[in-house]
Amino acid sequence: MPGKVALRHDGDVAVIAVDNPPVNALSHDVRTALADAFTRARDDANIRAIVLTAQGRTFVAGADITEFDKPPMSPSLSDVIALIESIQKPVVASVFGTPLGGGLEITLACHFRIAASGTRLGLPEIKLGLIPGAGGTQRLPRLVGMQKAAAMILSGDPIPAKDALAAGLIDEIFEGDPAASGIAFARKVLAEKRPLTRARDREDKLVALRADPKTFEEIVAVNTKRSRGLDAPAAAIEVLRAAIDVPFDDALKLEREAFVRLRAGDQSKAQRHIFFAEREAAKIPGLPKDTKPREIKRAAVIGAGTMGGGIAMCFANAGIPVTIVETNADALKRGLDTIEKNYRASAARGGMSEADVGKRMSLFNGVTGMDAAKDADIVVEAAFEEMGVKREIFEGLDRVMGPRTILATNTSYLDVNEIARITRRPASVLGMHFFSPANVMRLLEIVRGADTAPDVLATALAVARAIKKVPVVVGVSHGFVGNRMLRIRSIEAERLLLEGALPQDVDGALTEFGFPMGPFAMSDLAGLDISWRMRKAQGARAEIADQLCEAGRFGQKTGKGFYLYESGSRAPRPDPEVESLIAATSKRLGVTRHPLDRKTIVERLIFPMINEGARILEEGIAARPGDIDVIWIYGYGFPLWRGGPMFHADTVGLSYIRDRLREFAKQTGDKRHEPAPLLDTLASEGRGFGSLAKA
Ligand code: T1G
Repeated sequence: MPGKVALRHDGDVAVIAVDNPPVNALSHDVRTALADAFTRARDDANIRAIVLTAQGRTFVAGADITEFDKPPMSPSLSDVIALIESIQKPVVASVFGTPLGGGLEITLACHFRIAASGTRLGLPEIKLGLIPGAGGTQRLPRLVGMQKAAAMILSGDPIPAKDALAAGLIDEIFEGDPAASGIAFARKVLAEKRPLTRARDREDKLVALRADPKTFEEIVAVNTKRSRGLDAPAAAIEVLRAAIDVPFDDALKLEREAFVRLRAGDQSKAQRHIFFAEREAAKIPGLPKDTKPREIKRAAVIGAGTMGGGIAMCFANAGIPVTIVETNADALKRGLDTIEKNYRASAARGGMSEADVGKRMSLFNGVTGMDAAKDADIVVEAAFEEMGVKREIFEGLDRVMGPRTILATNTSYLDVNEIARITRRPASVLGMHFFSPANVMRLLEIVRGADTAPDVLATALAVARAIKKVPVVVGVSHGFVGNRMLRIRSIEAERLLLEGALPQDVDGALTEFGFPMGPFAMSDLAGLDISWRMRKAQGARAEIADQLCEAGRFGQKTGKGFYLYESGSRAPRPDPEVESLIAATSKRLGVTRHPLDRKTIVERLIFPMINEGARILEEGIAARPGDIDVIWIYGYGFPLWRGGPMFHADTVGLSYIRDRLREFAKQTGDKRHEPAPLLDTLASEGRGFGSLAKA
């Protein structure tokens, strides 16, 4: 086999090992080599059993996603699976690492499956806007029952080996070498003359469902709470339902049809785009791949407020001891109590044990002076968003910390270069912009200063991976990438209020588009006073928001903002007082209010953001359109199945967006709506952002 699959004999047992780094994806040449190897082993009279395993760091992690946009090439994975299922000799899959998607499906064609402890097995296709396309929806329910199968397929989350054993997905957990363990298990099967039952012939776990169809509906309802707007979950449900009462081979056809339809659809293309964009974002143009990151054994966080506490939790959650520095004992205690409360809440939800809470809290060292943090390898400053405060802190850090300590600021819009030049070590300074709540939101904007050294950047990327964040490197610009585009959307949202929309119209349009929350409900949640303070510092004005703040309406924290909130409830309720305030403001400003339909509202909010994204690319503040998409998916809840603002722009078509921007510029008189040169050029060439060469 051409280096992709190895076939060897251990006495009368054949061992077939996939060898296709980095994750043993089932590319066309792997499938071809597998078909050849299984045919040989099947036809070899001296071979009494077959073991399927792999080389490298994981068993097969799925079909090769890079092949999905190309014409399918035979043998398909289903062909290989059918071949394996036709073999009368015992076939044992011996897995390890992350057997996922097609990698798990191919094992379902084997008679037995054994897994190394620590293996995580799953069918994550739903996360790519797909469903299992090689029999997973039909074989998995037969092995583990519909409840477990539906949960795995509709969540896409893998399960650990011990759960797989309990559910009947695997037959044994082993320690040590997968091939040797597979051979030993095969020999045991031969010696015990175990019956060779194929998953496809198992009906025992489906019988009860046939007798009581209501159960299936209940299972589905539990597993589709967060699938608003998504095509794949609905398709998965239909083919899972077919597993109950449609003949196996006919149900396989239904699965295949649904898979092919989804693979060609916009939603899966968007989700596959994000899968690769997230990984591309971690590859920094000009940063040599072998740049050695500095070792990070200890961290420190300045500030134990909402952001500082959340950031400190990120380090502790990754097992990195963290010193958290506050200015006084009360603030420090409040911060540490909040952290402990978060962990206790997680324990109450079963996310961790009570003992874990104690262990986790032992990683925090709370102090009220910087000196106690001096042995930290990295410090993240999360103090008040005011340059004077940053100056004082960074002067102190520069004095106290070791010469190679990395100093990061969590500022969300201040000039990182200015902060770096406060110190004598600008090469070791950069921005690490977390998103609130910092211990939950996965996005981390890493702000590369003009002087940031390559190894410091590489260290920040390594830290991001260690604390399970999705890093995107951005340049220095007001609001970097995410907040810079968010500001454009906020300005436009205010305009729409003055022109004729109400908060619930704007929020309704964006939630229908797929955001979890609209801009006004989000402002009420975050607190209107935060951006009010920023606008005042910049001499900017937002007519409606400023009046609300002047009236002390800061949002949920004051029980009213753009909306009203019943005490104890976070549900936004339209407030007639706000509606009158908006109408009066339109009148005072001489704006004649007119109705705005949802399509217009969405285009007025999203297209200017896309235009700003084009400027960000022109200025080099983001390296790739995909970086901007990753930021908006992981930092702001842009609907994953639309692929982010720049991918969405390509789906809509840049010439249409360019024309609409020109209309907006006329309507609002805002020159910023004139199409950015990059957008204009791409549109006139009939191209999309996706055509920009990988940076
Ligand atoms: N196909 C192609 N390339 C893949 C790949 C895949 N399935 N999985 C990973 N890569 C690349 C990835 O782009 C990166 O490339 C490198 O491998 C290392 O990945 C028929 C249709 C396995 C948990 O969805 O979840 O099977 O950047 O950085 O952090 O029903 O990769 O180095 O050039 O993520 O150690 C189902 C997707 C496919 C699994 C490892 N399978 N992969 O994580 O490494 S659809 C999946 C992952 C399917 C069947 C259906 C993770 C991982 P580069 P990495 P990692």
